Amino acid sequence: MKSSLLDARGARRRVWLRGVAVASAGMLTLCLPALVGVVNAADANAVDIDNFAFSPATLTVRAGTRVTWTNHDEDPHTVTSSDNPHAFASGALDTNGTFSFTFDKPGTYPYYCAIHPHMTGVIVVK
Ligand SMILES: [Cu+2]
Repeated sequence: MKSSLLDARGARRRVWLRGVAVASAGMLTLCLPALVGVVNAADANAVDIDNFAFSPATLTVRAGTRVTWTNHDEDPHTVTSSDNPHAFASGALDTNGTFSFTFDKPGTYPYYCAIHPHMTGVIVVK
């Protein structure tokens, strides 16, 4: 009598645990798009140098963000801060060359290519 009562409780507990497991799996599935979103957000810290232009020309990031430029052109380019003194200056980037800079302070950071000064871009740090 007493043992069958305990068995019933144990069975109920097992059913409850199975429910928790199913709910956890469901939450993991729901969270997956959010995790993918985080990965995509990392791409928002990238500037491509393509066809003699910075893309996006204006990039807005939060303070503390590390921005990476990648030169996809056959010609060398630089990522050179327009400020004096330069907040950052990459030097010549060859094809597939990258340059990274971490923007710690909020502000507007215009830059250009020192080899082709008509190439300009802006990093806005919030
Ligand atoms: Cu250039």
